[in-house]
Amino acid sequence: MRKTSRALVSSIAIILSGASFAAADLTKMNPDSMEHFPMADQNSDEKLSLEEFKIFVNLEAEDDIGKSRKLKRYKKYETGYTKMDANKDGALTLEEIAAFRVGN
Ligand SMILES: [Ca+2]
Ligand SMILES: [Ca+2]
Repeated sequence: MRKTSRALVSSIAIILSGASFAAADLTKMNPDSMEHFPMADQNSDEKLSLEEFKIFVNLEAEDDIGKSRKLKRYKKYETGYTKMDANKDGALTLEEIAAFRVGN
């Protein structure tokens, strides 16, 4: 019984994450952003924590990508992070950033 419900929960999670990532088109991402992401991802878990996101935004700001300069200037890291974290799991994936930028 326990096993079944756990399997059910994980398949729901897969369905949900698949749905929210379906709109993300990584080909539309700035190639520099694609490089900045792994540079900022200090623990290489392919997700950005808020601290890692700050590094990411600072790298982006150097190349004036997206709204990174504004985020940096006004120190709106946390606001941007919360907005981009579509599934609210407290971790930012490249897909979530892509979906946010494409306008999703
Ligand atoms: Ca990370
Ligand atoms: Ca997330």
